[in-house]
Amino acid sequence: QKNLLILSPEQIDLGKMLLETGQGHLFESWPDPGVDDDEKKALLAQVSLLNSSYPGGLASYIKTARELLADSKAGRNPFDGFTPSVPSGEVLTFGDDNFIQYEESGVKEVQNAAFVLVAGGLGERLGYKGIKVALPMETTTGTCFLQHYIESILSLSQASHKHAQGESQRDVPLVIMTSDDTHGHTLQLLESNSYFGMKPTQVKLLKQEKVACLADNDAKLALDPNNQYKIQTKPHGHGDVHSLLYSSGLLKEWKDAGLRWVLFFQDTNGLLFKAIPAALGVSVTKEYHVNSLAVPRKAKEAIGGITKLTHTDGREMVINVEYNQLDPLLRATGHPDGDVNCETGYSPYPGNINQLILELGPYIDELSKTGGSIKEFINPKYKDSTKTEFKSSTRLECMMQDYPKTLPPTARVGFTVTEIWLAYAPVKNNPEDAAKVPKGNPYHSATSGETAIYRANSMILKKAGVKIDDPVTQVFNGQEVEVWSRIVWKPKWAVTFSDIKNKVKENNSVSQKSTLVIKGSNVVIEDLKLNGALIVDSVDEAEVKVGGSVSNSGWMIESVDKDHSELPEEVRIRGFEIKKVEQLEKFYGEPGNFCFKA
Ligand code: UGB
Repeated sequence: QKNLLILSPEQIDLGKMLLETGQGHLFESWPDPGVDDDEKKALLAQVSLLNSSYPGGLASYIKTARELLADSKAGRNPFDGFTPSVPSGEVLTFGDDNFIQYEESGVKEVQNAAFVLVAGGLGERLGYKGIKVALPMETTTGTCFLQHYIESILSLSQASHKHAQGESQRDVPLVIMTSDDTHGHTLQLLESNSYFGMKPTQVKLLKQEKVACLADNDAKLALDPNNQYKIQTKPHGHGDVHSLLYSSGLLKEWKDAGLRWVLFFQDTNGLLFKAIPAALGVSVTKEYHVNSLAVPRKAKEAIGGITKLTHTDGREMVINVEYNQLDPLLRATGHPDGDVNCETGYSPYPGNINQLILELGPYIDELSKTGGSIKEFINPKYKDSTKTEFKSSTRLECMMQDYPKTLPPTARVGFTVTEIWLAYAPVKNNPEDAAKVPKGNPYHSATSGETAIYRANSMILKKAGVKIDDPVTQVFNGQEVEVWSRIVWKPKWAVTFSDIKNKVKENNSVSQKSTLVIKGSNVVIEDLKLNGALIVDSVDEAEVKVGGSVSNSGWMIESVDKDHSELPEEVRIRGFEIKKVEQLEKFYGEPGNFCFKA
């Protein structure tokens, strides 16, 4: 302790706390005062950051870690006393009257919503070097995920404003949770693209800090093997978003401004915004405090399952159970086959896609009690069955979807299931792992992520009456996918099915080899026969009607070798590129009414 005398009072307090919590080993091999003083201070500065960025501070982190490590060593099941059963939720079918009604009530509420994107993950499973939100969502237009998300929020808020006649339009807030791994690149992506049309003040970046690693069952903080003045750290998980939002003061700011909803979403799901209006409509109509969006899930698929858990003491909750826990839980509670598909061909437990809609008032009430801390878990990898030593250091983790775990039984927690093709096509797996996914299960790769966009857009237009050719099956990067016509539109063209129906009139057809890109907001298609590539763009003040027979060589989807080192990584990870041979491009740059008949 004598070494600490050279330090400030705050640093001394932190040192004391560390000694009291059994972390004396951090200082054991410190040389005498005067030697390595700057390094010693750097360690205490790191301790100070670890302490301030964790709700309840480091002492609380160490206490929880000890408890969870003891549970893990004893093999205690976190679901002890709970019986799982299939919960019931709202099931949506795209395009039916119910869906359209929910979309309408959802859109109205968007101007009372704030959006939160969790984008602190590096995407180790994908193995992509850059940040995932910068990846093209589809390569027909090259729009990246972040651009699509921002444009969707802007267009939804515009549509919402139209409903709320007379009220002044609010800038719908967007928060992006970043981490040291993603912060700089995310900021740079926004700044170099003028925030994709949002006001810079509308977007707030909140950076999550990593948490301390633990070296043993006693929760001794792990020192970096190459630097005795540095504690090893690792990500704490997306659950950090709740404490960050709470401590930032934004929740209160939003409440004071009259907002009512907070919508959370993940970094690479290009379909999500097609389901958001209806899902928000469900929250509004059912007055859900928590609504999580789900899709049918194949048994053992690597996404969590929404499950109803009933405890022997009467407690009940509807919560996500991670995929690696669902199967053992079912087996331990009288389902000898574990997680298996039922007669629908899917697991009876809907798949969690981590799109959560929380009602702001009850959310603030809850966080005022918890400070935003979320029930954590630990996953140590032991050296052997004595469970006394770890293979490598471990840490506490938390997930944003575990938020409802601390809620009182009176909380209205629900979920909304919608079709996979409409709502869920994340880009998480690298080509090698995706190619190994059992046949029939989703690949969750860049290949499937992009082809899913074309499928969804084709299916939506088909539902609106457009004759769309059937897809062809092709294999890219070892994955068999359906290739539909490459149809893409900007969110400002349509954010709901009603928008589509208003802009898609009679007698349209699109062949399988075709590409249709609609960029302008007031473009109507009628009597269009497309067999090639057509791109229509216009200023917002132009009303454009497009039709006639358009035929050209078009844009081809061509397979590429994923190991071709000269191709950009964004192309290699999808295994194909768009070869632009011939297209008809129409641009209307002046206000007015225009009619184009090919
Ligand atoms: N993320 C962060 O912002 N910070 C972190 O520390 C970690 C991640 P992954 P995961 O939708 O398929 C989740 O790694 O956690 C962001 C659900 O738990 O892609 O393995 C990250 O940037 C699971 O139930 O997913 O699995 C990304 O945006 C299931 O729903 C997001 O958090 C699964 O997602 C998710 O991170 C799924």
